[in-house]
Amino acid sequence: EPNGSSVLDKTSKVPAEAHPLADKPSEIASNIHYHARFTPHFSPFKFQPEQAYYATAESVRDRLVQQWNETYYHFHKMDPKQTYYLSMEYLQGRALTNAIGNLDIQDAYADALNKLGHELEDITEQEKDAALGNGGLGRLASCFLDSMATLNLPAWGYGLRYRYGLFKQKITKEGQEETAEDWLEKFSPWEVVRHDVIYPVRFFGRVEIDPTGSRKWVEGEVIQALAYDVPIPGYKTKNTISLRLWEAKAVSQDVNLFQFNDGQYESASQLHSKAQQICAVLYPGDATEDGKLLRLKQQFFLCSASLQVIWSSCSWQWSEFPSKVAVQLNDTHPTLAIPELMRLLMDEEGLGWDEAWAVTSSTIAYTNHTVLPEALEKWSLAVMRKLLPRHVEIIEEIDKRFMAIIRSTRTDLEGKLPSLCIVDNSNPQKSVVRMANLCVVTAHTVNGVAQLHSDILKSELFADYVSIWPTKFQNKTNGITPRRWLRFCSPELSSIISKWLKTDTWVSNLDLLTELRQFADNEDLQAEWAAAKMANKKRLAQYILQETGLSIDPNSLFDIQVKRIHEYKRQLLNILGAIYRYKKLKEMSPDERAKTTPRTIMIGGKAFATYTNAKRIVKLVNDVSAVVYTDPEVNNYLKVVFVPNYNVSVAEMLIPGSELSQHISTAGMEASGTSNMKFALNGCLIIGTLDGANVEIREEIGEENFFLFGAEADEVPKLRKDRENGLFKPDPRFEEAKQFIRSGAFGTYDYNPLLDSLEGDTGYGRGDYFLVGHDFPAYMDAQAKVDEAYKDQKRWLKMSILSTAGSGKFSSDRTIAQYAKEIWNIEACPVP
Ligand code: B1H
Repeated sequence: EPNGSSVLDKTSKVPAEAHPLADKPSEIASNIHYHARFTPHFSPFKFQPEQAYYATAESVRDRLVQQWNETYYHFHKMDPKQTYYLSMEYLQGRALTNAIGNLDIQDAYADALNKLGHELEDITEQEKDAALGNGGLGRLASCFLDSMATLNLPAWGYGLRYRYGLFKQKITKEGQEETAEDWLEKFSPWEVVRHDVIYPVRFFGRVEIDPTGSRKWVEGEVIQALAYDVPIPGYKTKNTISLRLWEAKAVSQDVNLFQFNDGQYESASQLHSKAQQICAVLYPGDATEDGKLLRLKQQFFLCSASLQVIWSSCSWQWSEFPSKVAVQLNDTHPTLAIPELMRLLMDEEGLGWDEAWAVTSSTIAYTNHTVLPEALEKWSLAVMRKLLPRHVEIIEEIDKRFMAIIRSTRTDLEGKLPSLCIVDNSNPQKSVVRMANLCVVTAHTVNGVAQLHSDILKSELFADYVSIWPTKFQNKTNGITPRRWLRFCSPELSSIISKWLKTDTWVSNLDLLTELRQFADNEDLQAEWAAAKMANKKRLAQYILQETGLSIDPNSLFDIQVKRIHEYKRQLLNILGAIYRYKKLKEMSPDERAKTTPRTIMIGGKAFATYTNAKRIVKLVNDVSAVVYTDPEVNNYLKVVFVPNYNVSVAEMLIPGSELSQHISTAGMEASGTSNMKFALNGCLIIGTLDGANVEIREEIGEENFFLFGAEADEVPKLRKDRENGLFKPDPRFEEAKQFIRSGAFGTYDYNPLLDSLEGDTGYGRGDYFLVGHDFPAYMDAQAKVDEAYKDQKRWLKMSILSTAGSGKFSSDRTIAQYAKEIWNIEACPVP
């Protein structure tokens, strides 16, 4: 049965009966109360915020389940082509506010909770973030699900149910410390286990060839994949789709009772513990061979289970498959879907190579999210052969056939074969599979995530493939959901927008925001806008005080950079700028100081646990923060704050309260960025480089409303060469800032490795690879323009309004509509 869901039983002629749900606050209150009593998770008679949260979530879930069942039934009846979005990451954040908002029952639930003695806001705070991802790539997947549901598209998200998601970041004297974040510590009220949706996934084993020559993968170990579904409601629509997360499980016959009774507990439950490892953590460290193997297991687990669902739901001729199913690979992490689909079609279904290849390549599409060489996945052929012997045969055959075609049809590409091929044998002892190449060779469409990034893919990373398949490559500029990232996180600003546009339909038609442009100079709007911003800044200041003990002034300019800590994102440029500003403020007379624009610089983000230079940056920001904060001469004019444990919920607090945000990566290195879109949408001005989606944001909101600086992508290679050849002349301000750190102004921690990375020779032969030194003077000049602009509040507010007004393009509704039309070829299927 498609997707293993019982409401889809073909013998049942009518949909599951719709049950009337409470609408009045008093009925909702009694429903919440009912859940507290009869779906109990705690001792009776407790109804503190925590208990109230679970009961409220369950009450909301009833509504979601109702819509969900109707959606499944409708899709089943209409049998449209469906999209399966495969991603190793989803950064869902909290679900309660979003669900209540999308269902448009906010007021009724707030009233109901009041009747029970609670405030909705305190209740929603109880929820733990679901952080099954790292950063932008995972959050993008979650924004996409919201848009797929809102656009009534027949689409699904598939991922893994990690027990421990992204770590929790604590700041100690040593800097960042990672602790496990147990999002399932109690339980998640949003997931529904589907005991009937369970598939075997094999690892290791060998390939058996029968007398007819057909091949079969046998033996090895088999782990079960069990589905946990999370409902994804669309905004103001009945459609509710699924995020399906696979959990790894050993079945009971796998436990050797005999051994167990014999006291051999460990070997008796070996498979259990092997199963548990698979979904234990997001991105286990891959420094060791075992770590690498585990990551590969995770990737295959996702691909195999998801492909088996799709395969088992297929009730059509195989040739029709691509007109019924679209599979989108979110980066190369789910690439194994390619050989797994080939295997199912050939070894299980009996199709020939050509037929299977035609189906696979017209079903699968691939999104690239990075051009950083270290992030392009390469798997050891030997490791892969051990874990997935049949898949390696298939990959090698794909490669062989591709090479043969190119050799016979494209003699001009002879010299390019070593870079075009999938299996890199240049070091025969260490052959690797280049996953991006496998994706490009197979997929019918390959897309980048912002125009500049897509152009770079075509002109550099995949240039030789473009000459083979000129029409395969597309751009799909990323987007963000305007529900979570404006409507729900800033209700104050949202109601002002609705008032001036005389409609709230902008929430699902974000292009309407352009209508705000005509009011950008209007003093009444500006006053309302300023008041909403101030309310958000005060709320943020309160949060910072509570989390860090630091008191910040809501009248200062709130300047924020939040994202994963990475050298290419150049948090170091930001903090060096702050250090230089601090030094200048110290040198000023009190009168001079009083004329400056007071600033609060907030930096937040997590460093990968083994990325030492990123951790040093975290430490430096915290050290600078402490020194500046306790300097009575300066601390009325400058504060530096490290915001700990940056995650989706923290972003929902920070972004509405920001006035300036920094998107300052080395040009050509940030594929898109998506927080830049969130900040702009919230009326925050951007200081940034011409990188990723910044380029398009600046085009949309107007160059006069964007603080641009720095080298452009096409200049970067030459600047790096110049740097290596000793042709770089550092600006004295840059030298002064570094020298100030060296002088010990921020303590005795050894910052030399960090500072050395900005100098000529780091031992890697790539001194200041990220061009911090080159861009520093231009950055400081742009910051001076920011200070000037802020002094003229009328001008600033106008720029702020124009930022919001120009953000319509960056709705993920636009992005997903383009994927649906230009890649997936699927259409809306709204529940009537
Ligand atoms: C992005 C990643 C990524 N690109 C490897 N690539 C990972 C690569 O742990 N891993 O193995 C995890 C993540 N993430 C981001 O995708 C880009 O850097 C952003 O610029 C972009 O906005 C985002 C969404 O497209």
